[in-house]
This record gives sequence, C-alpha cells and structure tokens, in this order.
Amino acid sequence: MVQLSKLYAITDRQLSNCTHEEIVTQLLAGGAQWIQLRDKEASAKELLEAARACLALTRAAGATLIINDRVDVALAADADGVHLGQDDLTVEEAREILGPNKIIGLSTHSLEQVERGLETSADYLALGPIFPTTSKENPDPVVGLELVREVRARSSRPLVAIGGITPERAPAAVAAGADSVAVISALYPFAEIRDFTSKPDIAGRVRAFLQGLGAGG
Ligand code: TZP
Ligand code: MG
Repeated sequence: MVQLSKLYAITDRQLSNCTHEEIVTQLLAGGAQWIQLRDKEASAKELLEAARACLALTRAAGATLIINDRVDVALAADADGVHLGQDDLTVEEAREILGPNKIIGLSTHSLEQVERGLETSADYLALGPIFPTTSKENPDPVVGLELVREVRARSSRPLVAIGGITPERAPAAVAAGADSVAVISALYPFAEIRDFTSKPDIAGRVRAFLQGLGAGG
C-alpha cells in the first residue's frame, strides 16, 4: 500500500507568482515529501519540461512527485505517478499506460464516486472539497468532515482530504480519518490578499502545516 505523507502539497504558478521549480524548491526546503504538479494552463510541452525539472529536485530529496491530469506527461517524464479527476482517463486506462508500479490517485466528490473508486486499482482516493475552496473552477458541493469519517469507516484505502484545508483545519481532517491533507491556496500566503508583487514564504507555510500535524513530512 502506498505510504502517503500527512501533507500533500500542490503547486500553483498563478497563486504563488513562482515557477514550478521555485515552488518545489521551497516545498522541499519546508519539508514536504509529497508534491503534485498541477497546471491547467500549461501546454503538454511546458508541463513536461516542468515535470522533468521538478523530478530532479524531488528525487534528490527522496520525495514523491505526482502529475495532475496528464498520464502522457507522467509517462514521458517517468514521474512517480498521476492524479486523475472524474473527467480524465480512468484509473484502469492510466494503469495500462503506466504499469503496476506507478502511483495513481483519483479525485472523488461524493460517496458514490468513492464507492466506484474503491472498485479500481487507485492507490489512493482524494475526497473533497471538505471545506469551501476558491482554487478550483466549478467546485463540487462541500462534502464536510462527516464524509471523511464515513469513507474511513468503509475502507482502509489511503485517503487524502482536499479543499479549503488550512494549518488550523488540517488536524481535524486527519482526526476524521484522512491519511493526508492536500493543499493549494494555504501554501501561498499572498494569494489571499492578492499581492502578486512579492514572493511568498512557501517553506514557512509547509512548516506551519507539518507542525500542526505533528509530522516530519
Ligand atoms: N479538488 C477538490 S478541492 C480542490 C481540488 C483540486 C482545490 C483545493 O485547493 P485549496 O486552495 O487547498 O482549497
Ligand atoms: Mg483532472
């Protein structure tokens, strides 16, 4: 079974005003061990270049790098795995392409989607949004911590809570049964005040999460 870290940090170029490489450098400096490369705007070529550069960093640090959406990019870059949404290739299609040793994660937004996800070979399920989020276009309805508890009671599949997670809220998500919390905006402190003129202290935010979670990575 895949060993998730308590913090699953997701890159965001727009919210951070940084390149993916700069973000990953800071995430690793703060102690993040699981990172997802997410960029809905990038071309395949741009994403592949970013993936290769970021993988050099994560491998040197012994960290895991997962590519959002793009199975082709994950394969070409030899990334550690891919994270799929409900509208991407299915888990089994991605498994056929990537093979048994790569990590495949699946986003779910309801109990029904979780149940279908549990029938696949997904290495972990992400569930959310747990709290309101502004980082996703057309987010599904908030599912709350109650659904985390329900899913945990039904399955031991590694579970990631996502959506509106802050350092203050993260411990409650873990207490409800999540193995990990996935985070975008709370890692990029200037996002809230929309000050895009300076570089955020991403490493400091990672440390705040890890401290709250009592985790080393
Ligand atoms: N899937 C469900 S909520 C979400 C995704 C990608 C966005 C999470 O971003 P944030 O800023 O941590 O709420
Ligand atoms: Mg997707």
